[in-house]
Amino acid sequence: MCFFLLLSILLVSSEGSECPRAYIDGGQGSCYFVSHDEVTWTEAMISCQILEGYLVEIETQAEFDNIRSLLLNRTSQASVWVALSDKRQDKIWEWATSHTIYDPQAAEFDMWSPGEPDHYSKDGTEDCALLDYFHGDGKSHDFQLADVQCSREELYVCEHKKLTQAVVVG
Ligand SMILES: [Ca+2]
Ligand SMILES: [Ca+2]
Repeated sequence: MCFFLLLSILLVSSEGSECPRAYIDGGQGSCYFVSHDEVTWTEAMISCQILEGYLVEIETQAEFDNIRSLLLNRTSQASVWVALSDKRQDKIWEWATSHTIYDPQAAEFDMWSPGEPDHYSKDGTEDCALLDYFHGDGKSHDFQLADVQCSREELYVCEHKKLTQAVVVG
């Protein structure tokens, strides 16, 4: 009982909030945390677990739109890791925590930047995906998906389902 009381106090940022401390309300049942540190994809997975969430999984066009506008409204912008990877099976893109496959045709929404995923690399494959804030050569990705090498160090977004009122009451 004491443990659950303590957990409630740690998780709830203020009375009535449905998001844990450090997370912001993303609408539609989810809270998000955008990191300040740049880490590898695997380190991002671990960091989100430490924050009691998981590396963000984007399930719908609405969630994709929400996250993109959240990122575009930040004052400084850079690419962010999401939980999508084809490490387990080449060219089969899977959300790492739920193990759901992302296929743009089946999902009926396409998050990939034009030309991605291209698996481009001199010495290996690109097995991890990020929302790419690329502006160069007259091109802009504005937080559409690109596959890159998992060893790159980037910001990341954690997701946490909104807390229930029962937890808030504690
Ligand atoms: Ca999600
Ligand atoms: Ca790529």
